[in-house]
Amino acid sequence: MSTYEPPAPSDEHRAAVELLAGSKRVLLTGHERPDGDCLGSQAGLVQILKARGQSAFVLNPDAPDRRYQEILTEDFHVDDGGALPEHDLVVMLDGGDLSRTGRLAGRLAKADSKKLVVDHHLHDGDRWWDAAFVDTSASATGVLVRRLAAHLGAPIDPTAARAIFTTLVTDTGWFKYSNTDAETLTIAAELIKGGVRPAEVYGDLFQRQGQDHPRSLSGALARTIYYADGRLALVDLPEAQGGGPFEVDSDGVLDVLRSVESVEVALVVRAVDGSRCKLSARSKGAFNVQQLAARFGGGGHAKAAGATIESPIEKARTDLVEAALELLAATTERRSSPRSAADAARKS
Ligand SMILES: [Mn+2]
Repeated sequence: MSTYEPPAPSDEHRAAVELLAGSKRVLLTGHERPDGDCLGSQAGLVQILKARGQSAFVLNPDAPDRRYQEILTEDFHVDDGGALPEHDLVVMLDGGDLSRTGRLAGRLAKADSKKLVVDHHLHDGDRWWDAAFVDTSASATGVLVRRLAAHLGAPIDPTAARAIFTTLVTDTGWFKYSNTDAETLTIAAELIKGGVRPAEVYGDLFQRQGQDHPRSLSGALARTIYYADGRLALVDLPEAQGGGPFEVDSDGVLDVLRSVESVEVALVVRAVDGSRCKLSARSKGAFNVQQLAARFGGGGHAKAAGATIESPIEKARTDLVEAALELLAATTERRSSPRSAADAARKS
């Protein structure tokens, strides 16, 4: 028995549901280096489609991390550069920019099939799809998959339940970010009632680090630099000894940076090689990291965003700090100051 009621679908959403419902062979894809929201949304939707007698095949540009193995069924495949399987509909989940499917993008664009995007990111690029089930207010793409199941009248089996729970905890930082809303928690409660065990999911997702984790984390954290009176914290990670990226759980680094009271925006920039690096950016307050990432050709959300920067790490760091300080100054001008009022009250 479900207590979850999805919000009423818009006309655009209704058209998306119809397209999905009427497609026999569905090819699901997502972004490079798929995370828990991307994979969980795919796993949830696969189970929902199969329960309806539709065939579903997941094809991702990159292999999933082993922490997700509990939700990965035999329907998951990693692109080997070959021909796409026969399909009527492509569904891209947790991203609406086709280029984020990496080397799959060319073949997907050429495929003679309908295209559907299920996503919660802002899109400003081409409308390459036939229909979109997009809501930027949804905490996770998995929320949209749960809505789709409701609109299709499809059941949520144990694999789909665990998969959708994985999307929620991935994108809300285990229900602590500002995107955590009543819909998210209503769905989570329903999934737990249905048998999902939160502690087990937590263990699989977050307690399987290798023994080198504490040392790599502390090595990265030791590189913390503050700017603007500690409102901006940055960790830059040059290539590891012997070349290649410094291996560290950047979410773990960002969590610690954000735990510092003065920090409003936390950045980790990591060299991929001598001429390219990856940015992960997080905000605790009014600072919009999506705007920062967009300046470097990336994207994401207001509170969590990323980019691949085509320059050596020294230049990337300089450019990032300059851009972040400029945006930080603009953010300060825009916001009122409830915090300083609270500080004043506390001191008196
Ligand atoms: Mn997401």
